[in-house]
This record gives sequence, C-alpha cells and structure tokens, in this order.
Amino acid sequence: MRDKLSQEDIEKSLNDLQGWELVEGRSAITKTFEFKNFIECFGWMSRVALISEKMDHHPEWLNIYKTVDVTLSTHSADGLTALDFKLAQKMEQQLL
Ligand code: HBI
Repeated sequence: MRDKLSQEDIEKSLNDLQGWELVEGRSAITKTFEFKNFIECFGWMSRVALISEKMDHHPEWLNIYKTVDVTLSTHSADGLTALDFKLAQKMEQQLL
C-alpha cells in the first residue's frame, strides 16, 4: 500500500476517479470539492477525517467556506501510493 506507484498505475488509477488530476511539479493528486453550504462541507470533512485517521493516511486540505481543496500524496514514500487512491475513492463515497 505504501509502495510508490508506477506512472502507468497512476494513470490507470486516475482514470477511475472523477475530477482528480495530477499536481504539476509534484507527485500528488488534487481535487476541489464544492458543497451546498458550510455544514454540508464540514460534515463531509468530519467523516473523511475519521476515515483518514483509521487508515493512518491524512489529506492536505484547505477549507474556505463551502469548498475544500484536497491534495493527496504519501509523504513517507515521497510520491503517490495505493493509499492515496484508496483515500480519494473514500472521499468520493462520502459525497453520496
Ligand atoms: N499521511 N498523507 C500522508 N502521508 C504519510 O506518509 C503519512 C500520513 N499519515 C500518517 C503517516 N504517514 C504515518 O505513517 C507517519 O506519520 C508515522
């Protein structure tokens, strides 16, 4: 899970995700999430925070009102790993 993914694996994993893209100049993926209001937004962040803690894998994120800019990478691997894509999928599931 914490092994660096190949470029090919990264492209395949990105294809399975809606709206995520590579960060330029850095081995990380990013997406901006937009919600109806602050409560919806912060509720989602709270659910994701609990999941992240369970996974021992944490997002870099910036919340401004009802938007959250999320960046995922695995610091210990200095790159992208399966954990980043797993957390991204869980974030998507928490939108439903
Ligand atoms: N979160 N995104 C991310 N990347 C890490 O390497 C990471 C983490 N959360 C916890 C964590 N590593 C721990 O394994 C270490 O800080 C002990």
